Amino acid sequence: MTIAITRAVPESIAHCELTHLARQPIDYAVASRQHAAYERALEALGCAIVRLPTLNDRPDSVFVEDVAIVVDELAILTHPGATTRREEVSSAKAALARFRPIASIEAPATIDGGDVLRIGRTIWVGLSSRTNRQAIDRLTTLLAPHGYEVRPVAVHGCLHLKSAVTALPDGAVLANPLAIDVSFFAEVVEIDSREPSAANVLTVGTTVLCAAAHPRTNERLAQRGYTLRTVDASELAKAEGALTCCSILIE
Ligand code: CIR
Repeated sequence: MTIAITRAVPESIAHCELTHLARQPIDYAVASRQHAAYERALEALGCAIVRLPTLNDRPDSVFVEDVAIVVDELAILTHPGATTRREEVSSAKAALARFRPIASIEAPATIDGGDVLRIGRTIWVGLSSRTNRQAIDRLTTLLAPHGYEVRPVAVHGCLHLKSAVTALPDGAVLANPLAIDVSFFAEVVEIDSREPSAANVLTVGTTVLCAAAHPRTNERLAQRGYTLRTVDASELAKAEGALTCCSILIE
């Protein structure tokens, strides 16, 4: 069974970090309802939810993806690029230690899990405002002995690598060609250019969990034969969060 690690929306969500979006009011109740529906969708797709402790005074703590990188062999605790997010990491350690040996990335390296995309034995790492070269070097040291190749990718105009590209069930990727060099990837489905945030989808088994806000891109995926499930993630999108950000999947 796949484990999905999640954390509740904190009451302070309206004070989240923002990099590319202008601040808009975020309704805590709506965000919590949508997050609960996201968890239910993961359960319907066969995941068992493991909730981390709620951190009401950490505005971005619902975005658990950023605090750890999990591969088959180990879980790597991150050192997030935003100083306000560093206290989120320690409270994920106990839950992750149930499933994997723990390693960590420390200063001066900074990295958010949202910048890490695994496809087979390749670990693509976004060089973004949150993730630096020292983190890529440390990840290489940790993962090369397990047979992974760590490859940097420059990211433009969005928060994380996975704002620009995510994995589809068959090894292809869904990508925004304006934000990354898509020639790195063997098979690419491009998003509809009118939906610049559409590249973040969450593959669970053979299903692609998509945000309802991107109907044109979702239709493109459906026409290519992918099985889709759609959730409304509009409230956390105002915090620059998307679908991969709210869980860590452990096979
Ligand atoms: C942040 O700026 O850190 C949060 N407001 C959004 C984090 C989204 N996380 C993700 O894409 N992995």
